[in-house]
Amino acid sequence: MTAAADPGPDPGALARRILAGERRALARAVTLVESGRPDDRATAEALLAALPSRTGLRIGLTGTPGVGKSTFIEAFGTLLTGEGLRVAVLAVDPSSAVSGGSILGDKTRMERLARDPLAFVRPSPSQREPGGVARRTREVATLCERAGFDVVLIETVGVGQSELAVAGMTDLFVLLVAPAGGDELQGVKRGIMEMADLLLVTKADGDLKPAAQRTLADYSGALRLFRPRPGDPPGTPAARALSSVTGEGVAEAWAAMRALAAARRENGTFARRREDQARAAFEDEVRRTLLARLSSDAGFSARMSAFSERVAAGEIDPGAAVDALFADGP
Ligand SMILES: Nc1nc2c(ncn2[C@@H]2O[C@H](COP(=O)(O)OP(=O)(O)OP(=O)(O)O)[C@@H](O)[C@H]2O)c(=O)[nH]1
Ligand SMILES: [Mg+2]
Repeated sequence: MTAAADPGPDPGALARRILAGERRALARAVTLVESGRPDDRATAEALLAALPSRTGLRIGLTGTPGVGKSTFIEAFGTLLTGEGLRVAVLAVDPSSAVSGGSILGDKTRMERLARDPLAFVRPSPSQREPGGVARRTREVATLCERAGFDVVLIETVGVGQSELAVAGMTDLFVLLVAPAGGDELQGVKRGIMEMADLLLVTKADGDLKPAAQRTLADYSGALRLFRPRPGDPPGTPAARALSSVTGEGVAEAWAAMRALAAARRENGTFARRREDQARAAFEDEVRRTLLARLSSDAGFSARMSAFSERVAAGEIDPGAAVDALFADGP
């Protein structure tokens, strides 16, 4: 099993094993897709092309640490597999570079789901570069869809960049918030609320239930000030309360997600969002590749550093420096 001795899998054979439902084959494929090695990239691309094109429903989930994301995914995912749906759980987790993949420890909170034959729970990728993680997660989501998963849940901890990335690769974006003591909106950024298709107040059980109901009322009020996205039914984005412990409200949350996805499929915005996302992903990759190619050119790198110093010293304006840098072509 040493990397050097491994000739690499045959993409066609791996695709057949994945379609036969072999989990180990899927796990291996995810590792390939997440790999940055050029030979792995080539195999991963051939593998994705060897699988039949197929889309599922991608749901992004975000919320601050401790809000109840993992517990919700356990309850929600189990509900879905109970309906016979195949569910994949992925994570874009910028903290994983430090912690080594928090969703791993999380598997304890998703014990049932992790053992469910209809589910596939994948720990966070351990890449350092946030943009790179997002790009790989997008491909892993595609892989899971083509492998036959009906729903792909992509979890992220609420810390800015990663939320944007997850919203940009999912069909529905769900924001989880915890019951608050006061009537303040817990510092959830307006920009994140604007990205949400559904807001879920967690932990609406026991002693926390009254606080959850108040929080629900506060957010419902705040969301009424947002205009629905073009084509979305009135009242979108909606807010609901639920408990992942008692299960109350979980089925209703799923019904709300399904209804919104169905409405968007009906009016064409579902497909259009996917098209826009594919285009944006492609253009993002082009920019990334161009920058990587330019930086690998020693001459260009040296000239860029020299201009960078001159810009810093105030000898030349940034715009003029860029024009001079590219004066002889890219
Ligand atoms: N009472 C109650 N507690 C809950 C509920 N959901 C989660 N919790 C508790 O809240 C704490 C955090 O839950 P997690 O599911 O780990 O939260 P998380 O958002 O995944 O947290 P991070 O992975 O650290 O970002 C745990 O102690 C859970 O038991 C719920 O519906 N009701
Ligand atoms: Mg968690």
